[in-house]
Amino acid sequence: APAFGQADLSNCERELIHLAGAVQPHGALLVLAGADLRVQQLSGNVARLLGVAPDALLQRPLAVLGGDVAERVAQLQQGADLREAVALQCRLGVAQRRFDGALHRLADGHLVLELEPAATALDGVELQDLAPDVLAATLSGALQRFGAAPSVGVLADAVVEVLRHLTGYDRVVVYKFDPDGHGKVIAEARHPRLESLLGHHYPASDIPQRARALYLLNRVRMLVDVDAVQAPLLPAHLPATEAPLDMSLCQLRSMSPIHLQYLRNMGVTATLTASLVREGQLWGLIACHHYSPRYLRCTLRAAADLLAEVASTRISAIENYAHAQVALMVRRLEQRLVEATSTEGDWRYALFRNPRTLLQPLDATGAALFCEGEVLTTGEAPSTPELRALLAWVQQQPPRGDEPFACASVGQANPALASLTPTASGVLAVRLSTNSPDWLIWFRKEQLQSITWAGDPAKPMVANNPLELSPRRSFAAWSEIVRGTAVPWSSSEIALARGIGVALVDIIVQVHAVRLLIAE
Ligand code: BLA
Repeated sequence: APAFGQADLSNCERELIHLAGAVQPHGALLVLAGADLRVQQLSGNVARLLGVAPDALLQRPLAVLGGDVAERVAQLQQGADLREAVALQCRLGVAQRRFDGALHRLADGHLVLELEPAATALDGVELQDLAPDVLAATLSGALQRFGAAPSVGVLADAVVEVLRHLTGYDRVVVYKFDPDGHGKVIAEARHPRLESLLGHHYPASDIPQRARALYLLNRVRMLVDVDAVQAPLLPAHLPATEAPLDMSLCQLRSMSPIHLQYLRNMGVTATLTASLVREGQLWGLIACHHYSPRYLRCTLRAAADLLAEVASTRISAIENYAHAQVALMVRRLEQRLVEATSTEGDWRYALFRNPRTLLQPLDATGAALFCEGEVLTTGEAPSTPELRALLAWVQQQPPRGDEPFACASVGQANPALASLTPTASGVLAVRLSTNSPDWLIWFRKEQLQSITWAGDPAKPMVANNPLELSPRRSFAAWSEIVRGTAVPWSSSEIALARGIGVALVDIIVQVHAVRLLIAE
């Protein structure tokens, strides 16, 4: 993998971003070891921020900083395992200057202490702070609003409004990942003079896997100034391990130069990003952008962290509830079909009479039923000859027990079916009989047919030059990647299709049994 800072667009996916070897200059970092908290490694800005030169600190006990910092660290060390960063407040030097800090322990035992001056304003940096009573009122209002949100859409709108109020950034968006890792802006609050990014899509490659894994561990990241000169760690390697410092949990970690260039190209100067996590997976991000340097006090960062956590929990609850509703829907559908069979004699028409019942739970744009030699369709569907060709192809696919057949890019999997792309890039097919070619197939149209464009999608993109990185390029790159594909079927949608299939097979068997009885 390319060393930190050495990646280009061909290999940035594997850049070792946790080995940044430098911090952002608004804070200082110290690596400590041993009973007297001896300084093993530090950031080069300690003289400016802590008032002690690097040489006067390296290999000396933390207590040389004066104040109560060593005492505070020693206390925290006893009380907590520190596998996650813990906040602390302390005073330093003869002047007893106040600092906000964070402390965590690495697997090899080293302690990492990060310190930010609590009182001083930074030169040329906007500083967001709220009075404690305003903060408390904002938080309790937000918790109520999040808890009452009935859908992910309503929740995401509340999240961006509250976070913009809390943090004061020019733009706040909620960015949601699809099963392939591509992202979409689903909610936005912004300064009125900014152009909207709502509805825009970006390819998975904009956020490398390694960064996604890191964002599960480190849930809130702040970039104060994209152009600030970074403070390197001294010495570059830890003496005890002769290895670079693992900065995964460091709040002050310098960000990847590739990502910084991306932000500069967008005109963004400062960011705050919080992870939205569902069942151990990165579900999305809350991303805040500012167009000049911006610093958020650690209490406000903690508040943003808390709100992201609450929003994550609420997302799980909403999505789990939706899944439970879907199971209920299958049961109701089954009931309705049984009734329709006894009153109208044919379940098939009952199934297709109300397209919403069949399409909505699977977020499908069309469906077709092949049964006893007939074809019924609903929603947007390919022509009958196309459907027959599709069925022939689906039947050639190797059977997977009773798992439905799911494909998000039929035209790519079988170029002979390319004409289906606009209406049926995606198919999800369940077999209804083992001895006759009876199938129910759902369709999804190509996702490019229903999106918002940023810039001209047909304009060619210059490849492999970080200076060209931008959301518009990303958006175009995303469109190229997903051309000819539908939004992929999720595992819960596939499970739901299977459930509907099982219910239909039951009904078909019952109908046959009744017919046999009548015939006797
Ligand atoms: C990180 N890229 C990111 C992050 C976002 C984006 C949100 C996370 C930053 C954080 O959590 O602090 C992408 N940001 C966007 C997008 C928008 C936005 C799409 O505002 C749209 C509005 N980036 C690329 C390419 C590469 C790349 C091609 O576009 C290389 C393959 C790399 N992105 C990259 C890296 C990081 C990143 C290395 C990690 C940054 C870090 O945490 O150090």
